[in-house]
Formats: sequence, structure tokens, C-alpha cells
Amino acid sequence: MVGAATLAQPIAAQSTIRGEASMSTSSRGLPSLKITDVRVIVTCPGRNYVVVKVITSEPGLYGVGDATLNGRELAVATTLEKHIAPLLIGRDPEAVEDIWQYLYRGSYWRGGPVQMTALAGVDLALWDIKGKRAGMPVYQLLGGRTRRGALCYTHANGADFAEVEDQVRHAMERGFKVVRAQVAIPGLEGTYGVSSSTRAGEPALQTPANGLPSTELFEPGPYMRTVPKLFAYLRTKLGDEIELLHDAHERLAPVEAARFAKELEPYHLFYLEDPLRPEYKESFRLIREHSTTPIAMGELFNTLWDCVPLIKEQLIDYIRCDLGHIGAITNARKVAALAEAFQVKTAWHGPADIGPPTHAANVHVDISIPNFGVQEMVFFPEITQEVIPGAPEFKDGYMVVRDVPGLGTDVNEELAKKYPYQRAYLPTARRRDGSVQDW
Ligand code: GCO
Ligand code: MG
Repeated sequence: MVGAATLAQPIAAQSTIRGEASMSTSSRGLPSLKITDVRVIVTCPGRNYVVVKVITSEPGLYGVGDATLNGRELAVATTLEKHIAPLLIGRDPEAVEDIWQYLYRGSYWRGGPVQMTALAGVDLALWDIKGKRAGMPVYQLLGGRTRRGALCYTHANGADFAEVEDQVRHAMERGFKVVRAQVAIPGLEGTYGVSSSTRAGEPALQTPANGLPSTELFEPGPYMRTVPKLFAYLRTKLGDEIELLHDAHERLAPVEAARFAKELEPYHLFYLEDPLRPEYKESFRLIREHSTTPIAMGELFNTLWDCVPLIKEQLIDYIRCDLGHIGAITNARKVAALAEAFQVKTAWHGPADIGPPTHAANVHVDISIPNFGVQEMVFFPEITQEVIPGAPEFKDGYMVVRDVPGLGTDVNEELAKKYPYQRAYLPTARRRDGSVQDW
């Protein structure tokens, strides 16, 4: 329901929340709106999710966001409940940027995955409210469609090359045009990307029976010798048309990553993902100097400023922040705009460990920016879809969102209660000598 726009009204009428001036942005002839409640729902329909529900003073108008941080869910839930929710009550939910700035800079201790995930949960709920109030899907608020759908990829994991090939073929039959390929490394147990479960897109799963993280083994040598052979095999078997990519999961040293990217060159990867740890941005220069394999990076970044050095030097081709961990849409559209100026495309992180509202936000942004590249996707199990409905849908290789006001996602609070939180950890990794290794 869009009220008649009354441009003559003042843009920002001031109201006061406990002594702090807050902007009221309802200048469209609509009654002013206030946040009346913030609910934090922790639920485990298949795996843990943290959902944020922001309720407003308009009867029936609420927004739903996702604030899931894999393995640290309760830290985010506590931040939201104990620290952030009290700051939101009474505020105008339409002042999305102001609330973002207030929570980010106002906390003084800014950034970090816990706070940025909490902020993302709020941001998604606020964009959802704004869309519902405007009667428009969020992508319309972001500038409208630039494309019919978001080209997406799924994962193919296998114990050996033939199994990976089967998985890629299966994905192609389903309509995927881009597939990520990971293979078990002989002699290394439980290498990242090759799950014991068969659920595509879910390498980072839950905890063993003792309730503590499992330990995987990693050695760069066998890994770097095996993976180029996998892609040589896949190209021989599958030809050149299918787009293939690979996730190095931040496990290589700079010179190793440079060699690895160079050795993968003949197989024309769509991109090589996250070759280095997020701290070492300058080391990306070494990769660039030695190879033309396209590089993607960023799922462990938490702010726009993490992205700046790689984008402005054009050291990467795809920026793949996790909208759920960089403060969601309000920050992502700035990352995308910065990337556009340097011919870098987006490839937002889209694993199973972020909830449907973040996946929906990914696609709303993807289909409204000019420099979209590709979107990682998952098929949520039925049980997750019942508790948190409205995830974007897969159509012939592309992700699409429903044309409904807001983000299109929701939460069934009653059902969520049936699936209480279960402690779960990501795995950890060590080298053969026992020292800690990036996982
Ligand atoms: C990916 C990611 C995930 C992460 C997971 C950690 O590219 O999809 O690397 O698989 O490992 O999100 O929780
Ligand atoms: Mg990754």
C-alpha cells in the first residue's frame, strides 16, 4: 500500500528516543512507524539458524531477517537480544541507513563477524519492512531489475575423480551452467569440500557425537598435486562448455596459491575461490603476477573496507562477501558499487549455513546491480523451508525471487519452537606434524 507522496512534507521530523535524536522518514503521507518489538528466534530445523523478527506499530507489519553465524549462533543471538534490541525499540524502521550507521559506529567496538551478523539480521528485517510498506519487492527498491535471474552454481563433491564427474553431470542435468568441483585428497582425511554427507553444498556440517569439533588433516603438497589433475580429468570427460570453479578455502600460502592458479590455467576455471587467508590482501599481487585464472575472494570479510584493497588494485575478479556477515544489503550495495567502478563482479557467498532471508537478499541484490557475476546457492531441506519459508527458487540454472513485497521470506515461530538449538561446530584442521592449519 503506497500512500500518496506528499513531497511538501518535511523529510526528517525529529523525535526523541531516550535523549537520542532519531530521524522519522515517513514523508509519504503514511502515518509514522515505530519498532515495537524485536524477537530473536534460534531454531534448528536441520541445522541451526538465528532469525530476527522486527515488529512495527502498524498492525501486521513486521520484517524478517537472518543472523546465523555458523558455530557461533548464540553469540549473535545474545548480542541481538541483550545489546541491540533495546536500542531499536521506538525507532523508525524506515530509517535503514541511519539505523545501520547508528549500530555500526555507535557501538564504538565496530566490525567483527558476531556484530556484523547481528547487524545483518536487523538490516534484512528493515529492508523487508520497507518493501512491504512500499508494496514492492526489495530489488525494486534497489533500482529495479537488471536481469531475469541470477546465474548460480551448486557443488559437486566426490571421493574420487569419477564421483565428482558424476556429480557434475547430475548438476548439468538439473540445469546448472556453473558447478563447483572438490575432490577428496588421497592420504588426507576429510578435506574441505568433501563431506561425509551427500547433501550438495554442505561441507561445513555438524559436530561428531562427543559434541566437539572434528579435526581434519591438510597438507598443501598432496592437495596441490591432486586438484589440477581433477580439472584435467573433468575437461577431458565433460568438454569446455560447462563452467567449473574450485574453492581453496583460504588454505594456501602466497607462493603456493600463485603456482596453483598458474597450474589451473589450462582448465579455464570460472574462478578460483578464496586462495589465501583474509588477512593477507597484499599477497594477492603474487597470484596476479603469475596467472590469468580468475580469482574470487571475500566470504570471511566483514566490512566494506576489507574489500577496498583487493578491488581498487583489481587483484580479484569476483568479490564474494557473505551478506549475512557484512551487515547485509545496506553494506553490500556499497561493495557492489565500489566493485563496479573497478570492473570486479559479485559472487555473494551462499552456503547452507546462512538462512533463507540472506539467500533472498543475495538474489534481490544480484538482479538489481549491473556487475553481478554468479550466485552460490543451496536447496534447503523441506523442514527448513517450513520453518523459514520463501527462499529464492532455482529455475534452469538461475535463482529467482518471488514478486512479493519485501524479501519474500518469513518465519513460523510456533514450528521453530519444535526444533531447539543444538550445539554444533565447524571442523578444525591440523598438519601432519600436529600444528594448526586453516580449515
Ligand atoms: C562456501 C564456503 C562454505 C564455508 C561455510 C563455513 O564457499 O560455500 O566456503 O562452505 O565453509 O560457510 O561455515
Ligand atoms: Mg568458500
